Amino acid sequence: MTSQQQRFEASIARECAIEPQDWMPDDYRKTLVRQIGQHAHSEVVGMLPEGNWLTRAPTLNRKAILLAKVQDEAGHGLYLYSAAETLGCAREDLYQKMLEGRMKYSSIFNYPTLSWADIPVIGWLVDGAAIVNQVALCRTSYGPYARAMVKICKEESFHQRQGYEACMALAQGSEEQRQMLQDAINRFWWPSLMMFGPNDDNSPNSAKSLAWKIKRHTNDELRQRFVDNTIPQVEMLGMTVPDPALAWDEASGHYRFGEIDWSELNEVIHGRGQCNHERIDAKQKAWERGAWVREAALAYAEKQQRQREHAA
Ligand code: FAQ
Repeated sequence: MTSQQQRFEASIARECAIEPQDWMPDDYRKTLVRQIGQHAHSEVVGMLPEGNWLTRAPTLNRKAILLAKVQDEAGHGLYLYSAAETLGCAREDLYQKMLEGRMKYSSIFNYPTLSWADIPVIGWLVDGAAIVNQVALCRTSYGPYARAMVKICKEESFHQRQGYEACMALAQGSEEQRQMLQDAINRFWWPSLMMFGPNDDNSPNSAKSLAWKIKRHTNDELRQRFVDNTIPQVEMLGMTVPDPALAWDEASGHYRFGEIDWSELNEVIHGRGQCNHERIDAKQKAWERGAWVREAALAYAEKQQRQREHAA
């Protein structure tokens, strides 16, 4: 082992954050670019399913909250692309890879939002699952990623609470509203569990990521934590989850739950989910239609630079 490698391993062992100027193994850098990049893409693609209901929110108040939430997700994408840039990759390159299907984003955003109840349920379950994963990432070993996560978690926590509050309003509403809520839970329950990734036995990246403290817990540990947190909330709403195998296990102090349909996750991850084409198409169009904004911003920056040079 070289002295650089020794210093890197010692920093990881002592829980000292790795910073952009520090030496790091190529694989550590690659793993971070992959994970942070996918995470950033998830935030910006994740704006689409909720954006679908912006013009149809049931009240002005719900619309204002949803608008703020969707804008927050764009901000999270920007923090994460910035964190990825500290590793030496341009955000344009990462973004193009996503548009070309060469980089992934979270499977959850390839499901359609069919009724208003999907919006509260996304806030509650999807942001709820995201927080469980992201709270752990506040202690990830790469400094810029960990710091971005602290701010993101605060906002996601608000998202989760507003989602649950809106679910509660539906749960206390008419029979039709209660049915709409139950239907949304039925459709989003399993995809939310899939957000945590494959089972530990089938997670090729976990061993290295855990050793380098990029990940602090395994996919199954975090999934279990999410189920344990969420089932009492489901009961409080007077709703159910679509899992006949769900049961409280007194001995372990955890809920047991049924087997996830891994073939579905695999299909969605590999571009064959219900909305994969629609999502990429929307992002491609937005990229093309936004060209004039990027050109104008660059022209303005160049003009300012010339003025500064002239003044000097
Ligand atoms: N979807 O070996 P592992 C949000 C891929 S943020 C798609 O276990 P790893 C906020 C995985 O990339 C949601 N792909 O991988 C919001 C790998 O492929 P690769 C996003 C998945 O990295 C709310 C392969 O499978 N959060 O929702 C998925 O160790 C509302 C093998 O898997 C993050 O990205 C999946 N579900 O663990 C926004 C958190 N699962 O790259 C808007 C950060 C696995 O080798 C609205 N990421 N894959 O080709 C992570 O914690 C990890 O990357 C995992 C996967 C846990 C997702």
